[in-house]
Amino acid sequence: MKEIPTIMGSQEILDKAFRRVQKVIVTDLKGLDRARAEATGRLSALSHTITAVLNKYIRAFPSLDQVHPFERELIDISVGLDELRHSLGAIDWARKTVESIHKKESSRVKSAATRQEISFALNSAYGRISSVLNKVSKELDFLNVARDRLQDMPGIDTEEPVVVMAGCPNVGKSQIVTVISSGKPEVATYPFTTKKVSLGHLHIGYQRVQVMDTPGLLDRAPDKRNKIELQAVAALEHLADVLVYVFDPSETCGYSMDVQTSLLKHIRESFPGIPIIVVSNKSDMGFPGEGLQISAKERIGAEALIESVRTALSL
Ligand SMILES: Nc1nc2c(ncn2[C@@H]2O[C@H](COP(=O)(O)OP(=O)(O)O)[C@@H](O)[C@H]2O)c(=O)[nH]1
Ligand SMILES: [Mg+2]
Repeated sequence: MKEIPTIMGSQEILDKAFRRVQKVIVTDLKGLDRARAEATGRLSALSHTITAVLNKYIRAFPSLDQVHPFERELIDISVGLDELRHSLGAIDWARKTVESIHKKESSRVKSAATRQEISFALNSAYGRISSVLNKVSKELDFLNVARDRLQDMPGIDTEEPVVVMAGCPNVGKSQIVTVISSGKPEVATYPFTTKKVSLGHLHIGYQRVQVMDTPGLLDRAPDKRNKIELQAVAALEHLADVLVYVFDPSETCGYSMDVQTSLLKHIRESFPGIPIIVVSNKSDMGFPGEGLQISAKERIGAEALIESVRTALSL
């Protein structure tokens, strides 16, 4: 996902801003004018440093109304959309409040008639701005955790068509991804499974197509899926342009054809309207099955499978 800077805690932000404040020294004026110019400069330094930091944070997070539904689901699974929205909203509130304190106290500084009035306005601004920052310290901490999790999440190109693999464990899905991909598939960690997801790419004409293998997700019946896995399947529904369902008629995967057929039925129900290409893998072992006969091991049928993908994607 996109680069998000480390999110500082409220105290760190304040320390940084007050270091800037300390550097503001006016030497070319005298008396009250000097005190006023220095206070105004310090207020600006404080407010600008803080609002610039907060602004950067707000802009660094993906804009939740604009991200692809698949990414939105993933963000929800890994950090929680409501909490993220709340935290970003709180930071925006802090930014605006700091700005308005700055405005109000600097006009008090400008109209002040004595040094005491100037330092009173300045100290009041320091205190109020510090307290605003402290009020959002939980939200800043949350954003930093969210940042780490989002940073780890592999980016998926939502512009490129996506082929998603399904089928019982050990039927040969990963091997098929390797065989039809150009180059080595990338291995990635997604928030919905502890297993590694492999993502391959293939070129059909000028179009790059992504092939995704999602272990632990589309390899068993829905009633075996937990809440996060169900949400992940919903996310995949937004993403998958075509599914490849892999049978292993040799049953060396450890699942009977009955179990594999019933999984295909479930997958069909989970992905209404999404085309499914059915293949029977391990044809080298001599057990005929449904759909395209392929052998990932012997690299038989890879071309025919790519051709079916091309047709399904209307490329
Ligand atoms: N005989 C044979 N074995 C295969 C074939 N494809 C995969 N396998 C084997 O089946 C096992 C599971 O393959 P894998 O790709 O990890 O399955 P996945 O769990 O569906 O991703 C591995 O030991 C593979 O070597 C094939 O076409 N023929
Ligand atoms: Mg696999």
